[in-house]
Amino acid sequence: MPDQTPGRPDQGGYDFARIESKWQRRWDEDQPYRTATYSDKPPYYALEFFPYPSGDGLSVGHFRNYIPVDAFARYKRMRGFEVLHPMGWDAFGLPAEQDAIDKGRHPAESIIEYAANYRRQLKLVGCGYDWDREINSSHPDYYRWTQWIFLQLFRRGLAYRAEKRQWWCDTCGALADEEVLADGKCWRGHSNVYRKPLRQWFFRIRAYADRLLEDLDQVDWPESTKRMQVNWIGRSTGADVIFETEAGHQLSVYTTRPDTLYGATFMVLAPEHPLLEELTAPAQSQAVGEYVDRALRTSEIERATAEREKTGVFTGSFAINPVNDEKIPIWVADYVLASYGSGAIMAVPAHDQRDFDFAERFDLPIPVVIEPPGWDGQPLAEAYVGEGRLINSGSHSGLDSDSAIAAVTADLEARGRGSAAVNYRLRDWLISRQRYWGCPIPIVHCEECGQVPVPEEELPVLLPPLEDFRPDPELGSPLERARDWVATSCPQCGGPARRETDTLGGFACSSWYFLRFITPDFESGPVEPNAEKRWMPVDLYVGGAEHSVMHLLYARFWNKVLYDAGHVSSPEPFKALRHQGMMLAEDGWVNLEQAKLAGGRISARVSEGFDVYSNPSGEERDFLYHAPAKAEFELRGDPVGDWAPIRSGKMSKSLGNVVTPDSVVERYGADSLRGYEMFMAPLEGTLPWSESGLNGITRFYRRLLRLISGEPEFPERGPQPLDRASGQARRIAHRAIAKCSEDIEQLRFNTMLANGLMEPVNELLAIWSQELADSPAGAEVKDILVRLLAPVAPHLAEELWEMLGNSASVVGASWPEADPALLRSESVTVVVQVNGRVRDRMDAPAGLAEDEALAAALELPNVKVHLDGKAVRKVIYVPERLLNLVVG
Ligand code: ANZ
Ligand code: ZN
Repeated sequence: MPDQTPGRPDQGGYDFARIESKWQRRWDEDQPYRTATYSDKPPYYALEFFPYPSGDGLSVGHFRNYIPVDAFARYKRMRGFEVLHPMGWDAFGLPAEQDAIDKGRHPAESIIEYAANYRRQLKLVGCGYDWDREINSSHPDYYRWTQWIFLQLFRRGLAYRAEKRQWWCDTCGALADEEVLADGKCWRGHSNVYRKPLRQWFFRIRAYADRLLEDLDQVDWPESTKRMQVNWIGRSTGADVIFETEAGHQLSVYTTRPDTLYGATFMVLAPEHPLLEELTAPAQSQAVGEYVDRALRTSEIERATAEREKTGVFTGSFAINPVNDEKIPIWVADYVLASYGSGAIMAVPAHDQRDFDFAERFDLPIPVVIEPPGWDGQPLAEAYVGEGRLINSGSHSGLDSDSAIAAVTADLEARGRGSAAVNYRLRDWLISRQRYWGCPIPIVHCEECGQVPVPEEELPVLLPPLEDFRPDPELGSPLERARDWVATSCPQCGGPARRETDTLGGFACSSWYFLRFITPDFESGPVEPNAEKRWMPVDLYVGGAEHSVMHLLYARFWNKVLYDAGHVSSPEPFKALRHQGMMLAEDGWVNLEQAKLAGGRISARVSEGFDVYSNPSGEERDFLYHAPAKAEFELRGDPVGDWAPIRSGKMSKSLGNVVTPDSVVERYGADSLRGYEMFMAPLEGTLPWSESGLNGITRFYRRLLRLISGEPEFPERGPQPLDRASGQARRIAHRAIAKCSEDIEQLRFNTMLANGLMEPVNELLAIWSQELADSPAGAEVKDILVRLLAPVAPHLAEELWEMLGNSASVVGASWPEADPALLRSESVTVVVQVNGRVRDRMDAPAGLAEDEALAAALELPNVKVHLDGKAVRKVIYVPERLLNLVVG
């Protein structure tokens, strides 16, 4: 770990440890980050993704999310907004439960300890949250309202219980789709995973699919994130076509290409299709049965993989193509998914690649019905999937695809053989888990009354304390062990009833937490309605792009349901969304005596693993971290002597290369970590960790500290005249305001720091003097710099602010305004004449006043000579161009 050797670098008078602990203590006392739910100021709501507190604590990587949002929240506060910037814990769910099982502790206990550690780390880095609003989704005061929202959905028919084939692991029990890995094992590595019918709770999110698509127009989100929502919803249009089988069954298929109907030469059913058994001829039933058994053990992701060799079995039955009455065979194959469309397809091998591959494999005909451009009439080498002119299509031949789609659909409709249809890839949201550590579902099962909601005034249904909360596949949910809790009476008829023992998956808790922060103690609803109107939607929402698709979709769905029910005021919960980039580990060097080089990769030879250093130069090398034996790294160049340069890649616990904020704050200070994370890359960019980058930030703070505390390193050459220097200094400072304001509004923190703070400070140091520092212009410049620094380095800014004689916190100071007059191009050349003859030129700041111009001109050596001690009788000044002195 990084904190094993290094000492603290010399801070040159910048005692960050003292400064930071002083101001953090002060903030704890004065609570400057507290938000007034109601005030005269305009509201601004800045929020990060809801974190799950893990026992590992936060790494510097997590702070790529927290630091920039904190800086922005500080900036908005200085701009006069009432800023809501809260933090809380996504505490229910599988990771917390698994951790508790692994460590033999109760999750309720460990989550509180982990959350406390997160809070400590966030404070350590100076993130200014209103901790009065801290929430914990596993607390009854919170999940009471998760249950209440569940009941709103239930009452509207948007929560229902249904039997579906569900992933099942004989060791872990029911699994969500995302818990089944591509290799067919469960997320914990067990291989006895298959699907079996289970009764589960679902939310009817498909009913909101169109609005979830349309309303993306209303939000300022990255295009790629919007596209992921669109793809996930996967809306397509086409037709449902009804095929009659020889035995008289009706088989409905969904197709996006009714224009290709004449080319349908076979049909394929999913292995789960309800009519499969009936349609299977006795001679084929053994082969079909074996095929289905195998298919049910294959994951959907694998089944849908295009490259996979197609498999399938003929059922022995035939259907009739409704447009040409041709008899076509019915097959079963696993590339048709049960969960999409009707779970059956008409196969058009000439125009669908999967069908083409299947037809080639099983020697089925491939007639072309859409003419490929430039086609020579020969058999196709691959499917032609484009649109085009219909051929071999009876009365529809000659039409183009678009008109054929309309015409064929109309024909089918007229004959009762089909209809236009819309389909969504989006499935209803499977929300129940046979797990302990989640929000109990507030439903009671009564033999007489069926599913009965627990009355609102009896919420929350408390999660019963359980010593043994491990999942047990035989039992179903571990909550079955709480017998006294399960046995209850029906709220409707008073008869004996059983509580629902499934719990809600973690996505439910994170689908509404942004509402709870607004009025976390409100007792008569999830959020106080007037306050909700004031604060929602969230103005800026920031989190990682990975794994955000479902969270965003589900949160949007819940928000829309609450909107329809009149409980929230805006149809979309997150107005602007941004994603921070990843933090990578620092590139390093390994000693080849310790590690093995093979095939361009470096791996451990010794069982204990090996050390990664920041540089390979003998004694001076810094220790970085100790990689475990199983770690493997990519080379980033040729080895030098015994040393190999490696790319460290993602920060991860398994590589042992995680840098903790604690170690960085200890050695460089929180403000340096903050400055580093904001300066080294754009918000969305990937950022490799680098200790030397931290030193650069620290040096910048030292220069700024010297400038403001009055001990700058004065430049060698003599100071300029004060009025000239002060004009320049003000210009630099006002340009800094303009640059910082422009950049921070766009969340361009890196250029804000580079061009809005570091560059101006260097320019100022070049012209700084004691005289300037003590002048009104000097005071103005110092005041501006500290205000600009405040969002980035709040501790140092507070210290400097106090040094400047302010008694209130800089957190509440206003953001400076740039004077437009000082932003114009900096210097102009003014020609100086004496009695009409050009005697000298001077570079002067633009907008120089006449008296300033005169004073500067009188100092010019050549002008002095020509004045020769005579008095100036008259001054003719053409601003920024010419100054004529009439003497004599
Ligand atoms: C005939 C056809 C001809 C098709 C053609 C495509 C091209 P999207 O666009 O993603 O909605 N399909 C329908 N149900 C399916 C299922 N359960 N499993 C696998 N594939 C299924 O996909 C719709 C198309 O995917 C449908 O249109 C159907 O194949 C296939 F030249 O029907 B098509
Ligand atoms: Zn009842």
